[in-house]
Amino acid sequence: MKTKILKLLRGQETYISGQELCNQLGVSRTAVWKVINQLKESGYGIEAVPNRGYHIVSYPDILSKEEIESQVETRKIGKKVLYLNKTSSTNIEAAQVALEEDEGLLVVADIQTAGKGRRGRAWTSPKGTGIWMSMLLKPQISPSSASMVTLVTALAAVRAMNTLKGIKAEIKWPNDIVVNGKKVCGILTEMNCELDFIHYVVVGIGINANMKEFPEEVEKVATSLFLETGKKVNRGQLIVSFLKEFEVLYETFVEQENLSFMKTEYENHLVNRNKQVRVIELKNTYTGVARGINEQGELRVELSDGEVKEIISGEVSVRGIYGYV
Ligand code: BT5
Repeated sequence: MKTKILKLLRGQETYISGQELCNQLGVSRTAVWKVINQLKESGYGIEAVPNRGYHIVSYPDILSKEEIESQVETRKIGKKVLYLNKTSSTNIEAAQVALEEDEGLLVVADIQTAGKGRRGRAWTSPKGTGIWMSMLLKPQISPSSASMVTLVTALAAVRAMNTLKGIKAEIKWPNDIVVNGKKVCGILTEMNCELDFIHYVVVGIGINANMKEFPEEVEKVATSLFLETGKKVNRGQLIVSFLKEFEVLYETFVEQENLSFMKTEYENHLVNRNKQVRVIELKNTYTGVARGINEQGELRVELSDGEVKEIISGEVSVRGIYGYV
C-alpha cells in the first residue's frame, strides 16, 4: 500500500484528496493517513491541506522497496525489489534466492559489509551514500555469451549517469565506469550454469553516488558523482533510470546474442580507445593499442607488428587511468 500511495502522489502535479486515495485503493481514510505519516517520518515532504488533500513536494535520498517500486518503468527488471538495510553482498543475497525467484529481481542494500570485486577483491560499500545492487537474470543464451552482459550493463550505467548534469562517464573495458580518470562504478557478473545451460546470472553494480571521501586504500582510484559535480544524486531516481536503459539493451542482447546493435555506442564511450593499454593475462603481459570491441564484446588490441588480438577477459590497464605510466 505504501508503494501505491507513493505512486499516486508522484503522479499528481497538485493535491490529491484523501477521499480520492481511499477510493483508488479501497481502504479507509485512517489507513491512508497512517501511511502518509509513515512516509513523512521517512523524510518525504508531504503537504496536507484541509479540503484539498495531499501533495508531495520533496523526495529524500533514501532507498527502500517502495521508493524504487513506485517509480520503476520497466516490464520486468526491477519490478520486484528486495531491499536490505545491511548485507554482506547483494550478489550473495541474489544468488541465495535465485532458484525460487523470477528473472528481474533487484536486490538493493544501503550498506555492504563484504562487498565483492572481481577475483576475490573487495568493494568498498559504505552506508547511505552509494548504490549497491544486484539484478537476477535468467537469459536463454549460451553460457559462453554471458560475459557480454557486463558490457550491456556498463552501457546502461553510462547512459543513466550521463543524464546527470556535469557528468561525462566513460567505460574502461570491460567493467569499470570512470569519470575524469577515476572509478565511479564497478560491475561484477557471476553465473551459475551447466556446460550448455545457464541457471542464472547475477549482475552486481556498485555506483559511488554521494560519498564525500574514500578510505585510503581506494582514494587514489575512486571518485563519486557527488565529488565530480558538487551535487547530491537521488539514488532511487538513478536506479530507476538505469533499469529502464538496461532492460531495453538486455532484451535486444538476449534476442541477438551478440553486441553488434550497441557496438558503435559502446566504442564511443570507451576510455581505452586508441590508447596504449597493458594487457595482463594469466600467464603473460603485453602492451598494444585498444581499437574497440568486436561483436562478442572482446577488446581488440593492436600489437606493434600490426597483429590484432581479441581479448576475452583479463586485466587491462590504460595509461593515465589509475596511474599506469
Ligand atoms: C569491480 O571489481 O569493479 C566490481 C565491483 C562490483 C560491486 C558491486 S556492489 C553490488 C554488488 N555486490 C557485490 O558484492 N559486488 C557488486 P574489480 O574490477 O575487481 O575492482 C575492484 C577494485 O576497485 C578494488 O581492488 C579497489 O582497487 C577498487 N575499489 C574498491 N571499492 C571501490 C569503490 N567503492 N569505488 C571505486 N573503486 C573501488
